[in-house]
Amino acid sequence: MYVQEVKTASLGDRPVPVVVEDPARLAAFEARVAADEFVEPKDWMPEAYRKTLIRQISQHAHSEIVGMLPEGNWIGRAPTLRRKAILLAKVQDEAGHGLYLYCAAETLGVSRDQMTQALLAGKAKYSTIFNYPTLTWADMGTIGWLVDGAAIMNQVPLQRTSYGPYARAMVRVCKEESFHQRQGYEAVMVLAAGTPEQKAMAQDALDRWWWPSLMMFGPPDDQSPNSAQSMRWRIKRDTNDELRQKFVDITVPQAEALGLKIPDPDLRWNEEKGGYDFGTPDWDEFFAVVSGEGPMAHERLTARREAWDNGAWVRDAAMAHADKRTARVAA
Ligand code: FAQ
Repeated sequence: MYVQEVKTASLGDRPVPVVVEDPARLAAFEARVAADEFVEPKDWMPEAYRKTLIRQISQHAHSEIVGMLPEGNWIGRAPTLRRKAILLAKVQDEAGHGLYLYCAAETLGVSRDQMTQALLAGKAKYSTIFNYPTLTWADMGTIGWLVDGAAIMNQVPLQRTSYGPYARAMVRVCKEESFHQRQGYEAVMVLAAGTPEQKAMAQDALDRWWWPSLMMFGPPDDQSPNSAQSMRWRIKRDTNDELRQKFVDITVPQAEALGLKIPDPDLRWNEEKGGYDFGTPDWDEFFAVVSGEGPMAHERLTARREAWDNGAWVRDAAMAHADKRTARVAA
């Protein structure tokens, strides 16, 4: 452990260990990051950098896995075989994204079991967006269009995040998310050009998913405790508000092309800034959902706990098989 000194600070009545890093090592690390070099698993890194990455990457991985549930709910009810095959492939992709991300986090010295236990115990977060219900088929297209669209907006810059394994995982994830976004937009396009009932269904889905999609980018910058340090260490390359603005600017013309209306009376083009002004998301709702009060939060965690319990025999069998192989090699 490259910790020079451990002090104890007091936060309320809870003692919190404070790691004081070797100033020379810290300065060398910061210079590397400032020069846009990737940090690799065996390189020295400050403890707070490692912890922040474990927090963000594991939250990201949990989001991909929990994010399979709202769409998985519709695989059996997709309207055509083509739509079913696309949705099935998309949900499988999300599982793959979760696996790359868990592997990237494991290079920081945390095990997959530890991350899973943190999720199941309600200690680790996952994206607020997956705590909302998927009520109609139009929600499938809208999730692809808006949720994958927001995910790409956030993840393209993460291809240049300072931690090498996370950056490399993002390259493939972004390619797949781009397909997800397009299939979603195409599905909404068909509904928006369909019968009045289909168009109304697409509008209703946009009305319900718009604000939660804007919340995916995190709290406003002035209420984001992690942004300043993460920007400095180039874990994040853009702030929450910068990405939210870019997402609005790209998505509004897409809604116009569909003939759908963004549910925001304050939305208007601002010539001077070259972007849209838009209304304020309900941040009270966001913080309530972050703290576990989302409409589907209980169902989501119950599903993950059941999956863990039902998978126990698979884990046991894999371990027994590995033990047998080891014993055979040793003999
Ligand atoms: N939901 O100080 P900040 C996808 C938490 S992938 C829940 O601003 P930070 C693919 C935050 O953790 C979607 N919690 O935090 C897909 C922090 O918690 P703390 C996931 C949130 O980390 C599509 C606290 O609030 N993507 O959708 C959220 O600097 C379709 C304070 O916030 C990623 O994870 C939230 N929305 O910035 C799958 C991308 N926002 O400190 C299936 C990587 C904030 O108490 C179907 N992550 N919090 O532990 C990031 O870029 C960042 O972590 C942010 C938050 C931008 C999400």
